[in-house]
Amino acid sequence: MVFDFNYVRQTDPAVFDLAQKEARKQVEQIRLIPSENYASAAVLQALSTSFANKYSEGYANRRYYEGQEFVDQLELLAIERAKKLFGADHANVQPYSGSPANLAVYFALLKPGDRVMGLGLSGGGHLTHGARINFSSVYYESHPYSGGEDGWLDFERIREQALEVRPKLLIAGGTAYPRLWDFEAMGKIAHEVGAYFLADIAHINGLILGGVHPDPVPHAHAVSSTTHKMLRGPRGGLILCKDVPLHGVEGEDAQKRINRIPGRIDRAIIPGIQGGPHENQVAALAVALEEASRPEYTEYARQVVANAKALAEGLLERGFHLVTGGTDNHLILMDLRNKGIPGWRFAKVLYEAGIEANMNSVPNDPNPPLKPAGVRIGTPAVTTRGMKEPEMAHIARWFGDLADAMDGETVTRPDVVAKVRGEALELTGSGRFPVPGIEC
Ligand code: DSN
Repeated sequence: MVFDFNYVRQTDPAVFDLAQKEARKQVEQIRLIPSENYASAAVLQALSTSFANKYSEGYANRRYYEGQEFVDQLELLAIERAKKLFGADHANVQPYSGSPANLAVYFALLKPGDRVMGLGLSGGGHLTHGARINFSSVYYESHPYSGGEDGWLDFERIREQALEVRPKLLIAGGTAYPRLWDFEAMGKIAHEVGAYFLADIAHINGLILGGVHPDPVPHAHAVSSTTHKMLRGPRGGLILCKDVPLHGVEGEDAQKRINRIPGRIDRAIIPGIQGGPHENQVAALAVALEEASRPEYTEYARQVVANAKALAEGLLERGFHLVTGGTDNHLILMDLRNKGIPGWRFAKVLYEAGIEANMNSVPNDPNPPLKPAGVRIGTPAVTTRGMKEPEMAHIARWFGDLADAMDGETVTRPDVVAKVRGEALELTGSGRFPVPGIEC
């Protein structure tokens, strides 16, 4: 490991042992879960700075506790970096993660019971975009939209639904949509129906920074994100927004901070829904933003997409059915029904073979969420390790061999699973693909 964690080892061997095992597993496995990545050693080190010891409710120069001179400078640094990198009017770097970031946007812009329209869970949306069992549907009136039979979103159909529903909040973004979002079209729809427009870019923030995905910042009132996926920061959240007044506020009132979106967002985070920010997390985010501003990050984002396309091509050659027929971003959604293999079972067999993916519902999935037909994979983590198209071809071949070694839920050729595991371990153990933050 990059850090020797000698203090943890001496104080708590049990925790040290588990941390070591987790690190070894992260090096040995081929990590294809599209929402996971590896933070750099600098990001991980920033997480263990003394900022972890400090309470700092409030914002710079407006804190409830004394002793904030360094916290204020740190948070302002992270805010400035976020604003500059994404080209936003305002940034809030305090959300504990993506779900609290979305909750804060709802809290800032809506009243309980207001109508919201986001991508449905089975079509690849997130729980906080209006899923039945989430606060976004329990406390708001959710009218989800979906893609077509083939999984593609039809922005004209979304417009027609929005004209009928007249939501107060229109949400773009998701967790399992393998194509590009037309944020300009979504912004126009929101404008036409008088809704606020929220773009959740948790999955694609890095692609936007790398210029390989359209940018929502010019079109959205608010943009929310996690910071630990493609951005390779700490686990955390981020909200960017336009400095404009709330709908319906005019004249002098429109100049008051509390009647403008930044003021509402900040107040929603604290005192609205959170307490003291995790300033060690903010420190690590500042480091990640600095890393993402470098030219090599743009190259990384481009390679993430090139790898996903190469992997999709290899899978199609092996007869896999991919939702929408392929990918334009970092992820691939596989519908295993044509192979007669349940998605949830394939994810387990992949894991036995040294490949981490996750089971996932596919559009119009007839199965319950815990036994879905699909598997979701993506390339952010393997690209961070330096893997390229030739490695994607190996991975696609392993997927094909593993599917051929199964009959329904049953593995008929355990020797094939063992062989793939051996080859995967050889690749990850070759020393050619080190994991930042764990190996140098
Ligand atoms: N858990 C995230 C994902 O895997 O996409 C969404 O929050």
